[in-house]
Amino acid sequence: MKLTPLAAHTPEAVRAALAARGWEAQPAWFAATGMQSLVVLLEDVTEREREALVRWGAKAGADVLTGDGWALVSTAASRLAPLARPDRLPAGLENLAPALGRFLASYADPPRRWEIAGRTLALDHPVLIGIVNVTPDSFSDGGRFSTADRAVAQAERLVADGCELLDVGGESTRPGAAPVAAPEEIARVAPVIEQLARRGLGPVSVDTRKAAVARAALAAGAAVINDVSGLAFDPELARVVADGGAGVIVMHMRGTPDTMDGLAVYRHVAAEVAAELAAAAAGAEDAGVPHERIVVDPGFGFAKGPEQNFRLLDELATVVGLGYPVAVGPSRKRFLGAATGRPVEDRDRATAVACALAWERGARLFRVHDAALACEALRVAGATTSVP
Ligand code: PMM
Repeated sequence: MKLTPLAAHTPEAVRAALAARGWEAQPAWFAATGMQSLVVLLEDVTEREREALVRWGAKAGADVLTGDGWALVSTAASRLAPLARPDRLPAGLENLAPALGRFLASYADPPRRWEIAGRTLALDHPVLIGIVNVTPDSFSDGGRFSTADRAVAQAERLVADGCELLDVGGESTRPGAAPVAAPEEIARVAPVIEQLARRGLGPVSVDTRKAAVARAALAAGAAVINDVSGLAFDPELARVVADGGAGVIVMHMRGTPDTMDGLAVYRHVAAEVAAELAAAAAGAEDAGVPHERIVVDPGFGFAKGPEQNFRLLDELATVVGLGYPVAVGPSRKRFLGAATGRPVEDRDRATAVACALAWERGARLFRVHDAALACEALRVAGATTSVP
C-alpha cells in the first residue's frame, strides 16, 4: 500500500484526485465537498441540547467539545448534513436545523453573482473595486483628487487597471476626521458620479452613511451603496437601497469613526464580527433589500486593532459562512503598516498580498487604491482555485 497525504484546506485536492481517477466533474465536486471537514461553533446551547449533541457525536463519529453554553463540532460536511434535516434530526436538536441548513447550502453552493441596480456582477473571479476619493482629507491620497476632473482621471486609470466597480466617497471615515453635512457630501460626489455615468465608466458605488447622499447618488447613476456603518448610522438608508433597487455593501464597524477605536474589544473577533454582520444584513432584508443584492465586509481597521485585523483575515471563512458574497478593504491600512513597517504611501504590495489571502479564504470583492498590483496578485490567487 502507498500513502499520499492530500491538501485538505479546500475540497480541491479530493476533487482533483477523483477527477484523475475518471470521475465526472459534478459528482467529484459534490463528493469532495461532502468529505470536507467542517468545524462549527454553537453558542447559547442549553443543557439538553448539549447532552443531545454529545450523544449524536458519539454515534456519528464526530468530535464534540463542549463547555458551559457552547459546543464545537468537527466532522465531514456529509455527516453534519442530517442535523439540518428536520426529518432526520435527533431529539433535542430541533433548534439547530435552520441555521445549519443555511450554512451548508451556501457552503455547497456559494453565491456566484451580485445583483446591483441595472446589472449583475459575476463573482466567479476576483472583482476589483477602485477607490475614487473626493474628500480633501482622506488619509491615503491626501486630497490629490479633490476636483471632479481629477476624480474622473483616477477612475479611468482604475478601470484600465482592471476595476469592475468604482467606489466614490465624499466623507473621510478615518478617526477624528471632520464630519461632512449631507449637502456638502452630495456636492462632492454627485457631479463625479454623473460624469462617470456619462463616460460609461462604472458601474459606480457611493461610499456613504447617509440616506440623502445615497438618494442623490442613485439619481446621478450609482448602482451600489457602500455603507461603512452597516446601515446603522442612518435608519432611512436601508429603505433607500430597497426602493432604488441598488446593491449594498454592509460593512462591519462599531460606533462611529470617532468612537470606534475604544470599542475594539472582542473575546472572539471572527465570531463576533460575523454575528454583528449577520444582524445588519438581516436588518437590510427586513427593510426590503433582497438577499442577492447584499454583500458583507468585515471592515478591516474599523473598531479593530492590528492583531484583530490579522485574526479576522485568517478566519475570513467565518464571515464567508454567512452566505453573502464578501468584500474586503485592507488597502493601505494601518495593520499592514504594523506588519511591514511601511508608511501609508508604500503599502500597495502588502495590500495585494492581503487581497490574495482573502481570496483564498473566500472573499470575492476587493476595494483598493492601486488596482494594478492587486490585480496581478489576485490573478495568481484566482488561478489556484477552480470551482465547477
Ligand atoms: N474602508 C474605508 C472606506 N470605505 N468601505 C468598505 N466597504 N470597506 C472598507 O474597508 C472601507 C470602506 C477607509 O479607507 P479609505 O479612507 O482609504 O477609503
